[in-house]
Amino acid sequence: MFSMLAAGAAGLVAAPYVQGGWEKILGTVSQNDPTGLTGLLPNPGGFRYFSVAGSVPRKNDTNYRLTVDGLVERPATYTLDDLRAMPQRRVVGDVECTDGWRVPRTPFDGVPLSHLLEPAGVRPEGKAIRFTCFDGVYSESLTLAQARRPDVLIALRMLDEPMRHEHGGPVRLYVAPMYFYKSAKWLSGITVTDTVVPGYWEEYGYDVDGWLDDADASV
Ligand SMILES: Nc1nc2c(c(=O)[nH]1)N[C@H]1C(S)=C(S)[C@@H](COP(=O)(O)O)O[C@H]1N2
Ligand SMILES: [Mo]
Repeated sequence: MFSMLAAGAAGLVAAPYVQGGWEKILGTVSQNDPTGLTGLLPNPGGFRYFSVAGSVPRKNDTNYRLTVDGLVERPATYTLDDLRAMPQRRVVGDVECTDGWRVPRTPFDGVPLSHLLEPAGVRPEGKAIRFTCFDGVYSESLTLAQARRPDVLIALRMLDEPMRHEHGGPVRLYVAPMYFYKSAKWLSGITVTDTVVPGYWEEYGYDVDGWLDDADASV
């Protein structure tokens, strides 16, 4: 069943390995968002949990690292404590992905991405950001101008609790004004590039500029 879902969802990937816990639950339910291979987990908040990887390692205070590199003067590596020690911002937005599922007014807290780009010193030829993930599969992109928006967060908290593994914890991207596929989970790399490198789903036709029609996030 799971392989059929995967093929139906995207027509391009082999059946992911399904392991225990929530991933096993997800393997038993249907889904219809073409940007996710895993589907609807019945839960009161209305959230769905997506991963294009069959299993994702867990990262914690000791082994989580976020690197900033590429076309910067000062590449850097951040631990969770480093990120927690930086000024935090709260962004509340409507979470929405491409099949219309939507969770309104969802709070995220974290470090504005711009606050990591500033100290790194983006070189003049740096025009875009490529985001990579410790699931080893997913990627995303933003232009430098988009990345510097105040409503783009390196999010450490969601729904007023530490970012859960299922939601991409300990650290995910949150791009409030765009469809949720732009918000890369399990974030591990921020690389400044000279051109936009289309992300995982964008290789299969999703808009690189995934603006929500009704973006109304408040910072
Ligand atoms: N690493 C990673 N990030 C990802 C995805 C993914 O499969 N892997 N799916 C994207 C899509 S299509 C959506 S809708 C959201 C889902 O986030 P959630 O699982 O917290 O609801 O994560 C986005 N970020
Ligand atoms: Mo999605």
